Amino acid sequence: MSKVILYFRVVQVSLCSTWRQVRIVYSTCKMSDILAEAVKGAAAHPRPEGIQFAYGTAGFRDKSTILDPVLYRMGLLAALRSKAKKATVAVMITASHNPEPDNGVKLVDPMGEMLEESWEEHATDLANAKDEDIGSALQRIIDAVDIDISLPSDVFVARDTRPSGPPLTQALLDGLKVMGSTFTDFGILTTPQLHYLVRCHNSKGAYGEPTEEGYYKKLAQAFLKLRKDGAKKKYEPVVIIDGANGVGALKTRKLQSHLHESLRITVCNDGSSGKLNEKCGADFVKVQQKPPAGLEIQPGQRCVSFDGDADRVVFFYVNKDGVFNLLDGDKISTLIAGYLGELVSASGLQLNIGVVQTAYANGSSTRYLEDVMKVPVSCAKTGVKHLHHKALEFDVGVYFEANGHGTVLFSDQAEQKIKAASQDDSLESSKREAATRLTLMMDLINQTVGDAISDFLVVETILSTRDWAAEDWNMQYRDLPSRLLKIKVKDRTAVQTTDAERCATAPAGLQEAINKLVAKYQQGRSFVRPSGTEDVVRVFAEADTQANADMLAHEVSVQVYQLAGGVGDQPQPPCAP
Ligand code: 16G
Ligand code: MG
Repeated sequence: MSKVILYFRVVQVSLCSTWRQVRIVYSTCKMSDILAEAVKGAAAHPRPEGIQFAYGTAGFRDKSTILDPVLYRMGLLAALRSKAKKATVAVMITASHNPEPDNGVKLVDPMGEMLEESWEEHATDLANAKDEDIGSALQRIIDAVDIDISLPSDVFVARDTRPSGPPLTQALLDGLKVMGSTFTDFGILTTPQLHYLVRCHNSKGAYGEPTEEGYYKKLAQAFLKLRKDGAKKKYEPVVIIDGANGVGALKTRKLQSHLHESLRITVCNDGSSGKLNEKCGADFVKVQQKPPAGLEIQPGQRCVSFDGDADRVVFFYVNKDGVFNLLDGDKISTLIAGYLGELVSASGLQLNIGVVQTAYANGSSTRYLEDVMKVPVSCAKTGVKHLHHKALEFDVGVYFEANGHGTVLFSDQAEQKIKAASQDDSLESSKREAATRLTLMMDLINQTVGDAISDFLVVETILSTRDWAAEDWNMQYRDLPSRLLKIKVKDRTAVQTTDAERCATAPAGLQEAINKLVAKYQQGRSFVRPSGTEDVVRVFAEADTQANADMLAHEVSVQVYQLAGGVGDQPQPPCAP
């Protein structure tokens, strides 16, 4: 027996002065009508022939000129995701550290997590469905997940500063409107701000006030309370920020007024003249191992680089001999884990702290954490969702990729214990004080996802408390020299890995070849993995000297080229210095 179900459908959404005031006009319609409208709507967002899209580690990412149909379809999908989760979800339009002509889109789950992995396949299917097959592709998802399509849906939307953002947002909204979804378009935000907002909204304000202003207030209040007064000998509250000519620069300016005089920030690469991510930003600084263009730096001056959507941060300084020193995600996680560890033991609470890294983590950082700090370290596959997942295994899980993306997760139980201790009058005051600082650190940390602005404030807090200059922080351990290369091959999936990407299982013989090469070098280590965002295989190597790291990376590249179907010229050995 066939059923005809009537669904509520939003036919008009008008945004008033604040996003809270959304006027919604409902009408009723049938499921088959919605699917038919989704197909009809695709006429304005036709899918080009011959392109395969894939929802990768960070969503879809490509030349912005071909993404319009993907955005339309992600509007459709986000509405379904919202119905499936019975909550508001979010969609971020960004290509992070990629060049300005690129763009991308990713879905964010209700508590600010990355889209559940099982839905990545649905996203890929829908993005690749022919225009006329969109209805059946949607129906497949509805059936597979068993979605009650009569439920309402609601989606938060934001974008970075790319010029392609507004038209792509329009395509996304077209998809949402066809599905009868309500939405809020926040305009330009950092990726972590959107993650924060959707979590605040779905937790009914328990995580914070669900507005951009609320984000600044929450961070600034915690930061100001954590800042210890008193003269500092080494720590100077002066910092230069490289905003990658992107959204991070704009939002740091907004934050500044909330910080009063506690920190003097100069924002460079603020987008007023330079291009997004061009010769600047966290990725440039990390990969090139040099300062970005557009900064005038005095010796020892603490500098910070954000990436294009401000979810990554690295610090750096140039010493008095003109030598560039990078303080990357590994140094940040070591600093944070060390400080939180001290607070936990000072509070007397029984909480286990762990650090999650990827295979890219500098070997010195792993040894320092395990041997000196006695902190357990887990290794996860590249990609934030993998690290995030592993970090949930600890009461306090600190996770960072070497590239500067990371945060700290406090389990619900840890959060409760910490809050209770901070209010427990029967505790010694030193214990209560440590617990209070931990509660403030929890407020300062954006637990939803790595957040350049929040992480930057966390680092400043710890450096100030310890009265450390950047050089003191850097001295915790010495990085081993490393080299990252990329090799073009016919099909990058020919390279397969296991053990959190540390061991290649295909093509046959590759891992054995790597093992032999690594054995030739003091403190040698190397691994290969197919990139999730580019059509290349990445090769990482580290060794006792830069020349050795370079040579090991080269020799492994040659093996990848020969065994995994390299294209173009065979990799050439590094030039002698
Ligand atoms: C994406 C990931 C980042 C990872 C990078 C690796 C997210 C939000 N971002 O940018 O974490 O380090 O991909 O790129 O997960 P690759 O696979 O090309 O090396
Ligand atoms: Mg980013």
